[in-house]
Amino acid sequence: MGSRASTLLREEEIEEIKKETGFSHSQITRLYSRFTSLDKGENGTLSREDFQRIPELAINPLGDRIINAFFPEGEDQVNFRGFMRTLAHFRPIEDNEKNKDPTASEPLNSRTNKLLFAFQLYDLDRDDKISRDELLQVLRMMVGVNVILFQVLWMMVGVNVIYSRFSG
Ligand SMILES: [Ca+2]
Repeated sequence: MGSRASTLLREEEIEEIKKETGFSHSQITRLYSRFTSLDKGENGTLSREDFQRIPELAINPLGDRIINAFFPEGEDQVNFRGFMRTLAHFRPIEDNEKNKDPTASEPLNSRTNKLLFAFQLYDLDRDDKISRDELLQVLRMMVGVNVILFQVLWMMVGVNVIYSRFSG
């Protein structure tokens, strides 16, 4: 399957994806072989079911939301270009963001685009607003899993407050 992956992705496609997403050549070829190994239908696109086989997404309370973000509205397949565009939002922000070429288009991993991406995870009905219910839904999902973590953090905040009372 590895050789199939490298023969199907043309050099000029890699160059275009590199420009569009900021991923390096080796990251792109590696992600391409991951993409083809998830592509059970072997038709060059992934379905929601293909994504659900990724264990990290299967156990993530926001997994379905993240998977949805890969699919343009009304579509149930995503090709490699679209897959990479969505993944690019997860790349770390580059430190030289401020002295970049002002004529270049905003990179997918800019702060603004990351924020927009996160916003869309909450905005289920895609009306460009986060309703009270949409916010509550996400909070409930996250608190369900992280309730112990929240308690530990809360305790640490308390300890810090007490500590600064007595030491300051
Ligand atoms: Ca909404």
